[in-house]
Amino acid sequence: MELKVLGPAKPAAGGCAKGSCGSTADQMAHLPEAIRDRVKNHPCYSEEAHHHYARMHVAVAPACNIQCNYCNRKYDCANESRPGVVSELLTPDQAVRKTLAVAAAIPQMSVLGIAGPGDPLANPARTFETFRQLSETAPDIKLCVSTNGLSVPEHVDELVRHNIDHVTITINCVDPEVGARIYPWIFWKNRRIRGRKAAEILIEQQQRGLEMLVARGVLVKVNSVMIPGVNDEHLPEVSRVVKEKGAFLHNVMPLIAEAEHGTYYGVMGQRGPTQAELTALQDACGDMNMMRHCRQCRADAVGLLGEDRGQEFTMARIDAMAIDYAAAMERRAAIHAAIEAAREDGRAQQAAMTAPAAVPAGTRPVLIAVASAGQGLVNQHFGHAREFLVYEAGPAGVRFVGHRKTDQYCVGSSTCGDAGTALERTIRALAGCEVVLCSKIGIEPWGALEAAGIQPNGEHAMEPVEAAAAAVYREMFEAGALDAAPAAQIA
Ligand code: CLF
Ligand code: SF4
Repeated sequence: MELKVLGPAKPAAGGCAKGSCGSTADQMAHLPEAIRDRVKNHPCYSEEAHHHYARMHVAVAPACNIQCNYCNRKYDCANESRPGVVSELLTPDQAVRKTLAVAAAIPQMSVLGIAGPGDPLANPARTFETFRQLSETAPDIKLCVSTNGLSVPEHVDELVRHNIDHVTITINCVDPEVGARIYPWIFWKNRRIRGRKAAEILIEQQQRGLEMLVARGVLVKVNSVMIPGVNDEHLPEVSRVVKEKGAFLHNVMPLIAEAEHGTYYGVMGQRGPTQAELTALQDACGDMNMMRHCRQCRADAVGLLGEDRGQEFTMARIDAMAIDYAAAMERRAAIHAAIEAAREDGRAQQAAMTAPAAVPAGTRPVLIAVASAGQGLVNQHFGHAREFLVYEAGPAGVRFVGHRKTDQYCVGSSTCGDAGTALERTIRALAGCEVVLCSKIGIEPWGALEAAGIQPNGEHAMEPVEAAAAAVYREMFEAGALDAAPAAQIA
């Protein structure tokens, strides 16, 4: 059996069905070329693109028209942001200036999103003024918005007029009984409406908005916050309904609820899901395109997903910058062309590296963690990784299943000094993984990983991640390592 690198792998047991592993290049192969073109450099809509392209958010939208039980209004909109993080509010003019500055300094930045700190469509004047200016001055940047959906129907025309090609609606339920446990109230037609009625109106508006956007050719992603015991069993039904109505992608995100965030759920002790529960739910969402690489960004995030370069772009610094955007646009076009050429090379390299191997169906899959600084390569020192990409390698191929955040424990550039408890936390974050691929690793963490049943591997430095994971899986099979249960489970 040929061991392939692919998106929609069918795992040996349970797991992901066709089309449910994020939108990698292979997964997009069935889409019309025009759609592939619209998502190929969007880091959220294309799993492959997130290795290469960056996004940025501008926090121009302070107000909100609903209340979610996982949100404290002191902080950013938790529909697309990590709770407990506050963004600096910008005027539309400041937001435009910041966008041009970032686009000039980080040419791989391809998308500008508005995702808070409140709801962008509850602040239409500020949101659309930002989009209006940007669509004129920076037509090479994709525009994206994330909303709770209450006001979508009344803004569809304006979204289309400003060329907003990608819209995210957070839909946590299609049943008002479930909704009443998530939303205590909405503000609708100058009145505060509570309970089941509020959820009913919100759901109706979300569904109508979704249909209207799809009818106008806008790509719609649906976000859902997984709240164990509240909507977890209901979300496969949400996935089915939104797919039927034409949503392009479903992003099921874990609830983050801590008492110190002061949210209703946090204070009431509502727990978030475990990684295993989240993966199982994503897999249970049938054949919907599933996003698994979301990093729950902040409303002023800048950089590759998982990276936060916001501090480099404070307004004080931006005001001191001279920006020649026409020149920047030329440079951006050249760099995007180079990225696309490198992606093509990477695909060819992957195909060449995944030579046929006899891994019989039914052989157990393996979770492989990868330290990558971007470009889809194994190119990061173990001690410098703040997060690891996790792939499941099995007889049918390799699929991306998520990421694990960890504390960076190595502060030096050439040594992996004192491992301390930070290394222990890293090892805990990698629980369940049997291999970690990185460009380099020190002797001390090497030993600690081995002792924990995780095999460090620096042999595949600078190789494409999926191809490296496939090669390691094949090596494990050939060495007989897949005949036994994982070492970590034995220990
Ligand atoms: Fe931003 Fe959202 Fe647009 Fe992406 S984020 S508005 S679709 S450009 Fe992306 Fe961040 Fe997840 Fe959002 S990783 S939180 S899904
Ligand atoms: Fe908070 Fe966003 Fe919900 Fe509004 S939509 S209450 S800002 S999480």
